[in-house]
Amino acid sequence: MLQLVIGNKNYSSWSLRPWLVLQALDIPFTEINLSFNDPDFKLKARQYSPTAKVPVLLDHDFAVWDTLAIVEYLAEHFPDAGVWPADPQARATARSLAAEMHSSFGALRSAMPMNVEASLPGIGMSEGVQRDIDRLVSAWADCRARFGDGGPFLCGAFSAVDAFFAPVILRLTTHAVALPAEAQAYVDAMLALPALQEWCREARLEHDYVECDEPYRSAAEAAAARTAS
Ligand SMILES: N[C@@H](CCC(=O)N[C@@H](CS)C(=O)NCC(=O)O)C(=O)O
Repeated sequence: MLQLVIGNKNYSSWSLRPWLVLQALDIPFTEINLSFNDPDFKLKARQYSPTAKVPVLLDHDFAVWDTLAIVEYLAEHFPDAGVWPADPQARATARSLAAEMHSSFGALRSAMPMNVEASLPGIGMSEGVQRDIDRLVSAWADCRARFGDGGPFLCGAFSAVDAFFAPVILRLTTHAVALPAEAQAYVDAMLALPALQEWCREARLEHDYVECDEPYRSAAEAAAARTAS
């Protein structure tokens, strides 16, 4: 049985991506949960990955780290699961978008970190963030127009490309960002996905977030604030 090593569900945007692929596509796996609040996080993570980061996929004693590599490993080992779209052009576009999400959108990511528990409407917006959001909206619209027939997701049926955008969808939701109707419909379809709902329910159960005026507090800062109060 595969094992996925992940961080706090409230905060770990990277962990969410392969977890969602596994969960939504019914690929059997178990979780190993590490907490960023744990002072030994690095030590524990290094037992599984040379980067000492999460996520890590364990296939018995074989480790695959970094979300893109994990998702490709799943696509190779579960060819009928629908990890990527079947159509070659849809698949190449899905991979382009996943790679773009993996490497870009820096302004949005730093101003609106993933924080499922929080509600931060209006916080974090800037010109750079708006530019990232405009690119997201146009990328989604283009992909849906070309490959979206047959379902509400970017290439119709749910696939890995949607998992790559899941964290940004949660960021936009936490920050209550207004979107054009078509983009909002895609966000709504993602939020209705049972696997993503399960992640969010479990993230809220972690009770990691401390309300504050700042857009984001790291789990470690939140833990320190809890101890102090
Ligand atoms: N490029 C890596 C990024 C992994 C990453 O940065 N993970 C974060 C958690 S979301 C982490 O483990 N941070 C802990 C640390 O840097 O100490 C991937 O795609 O998996």
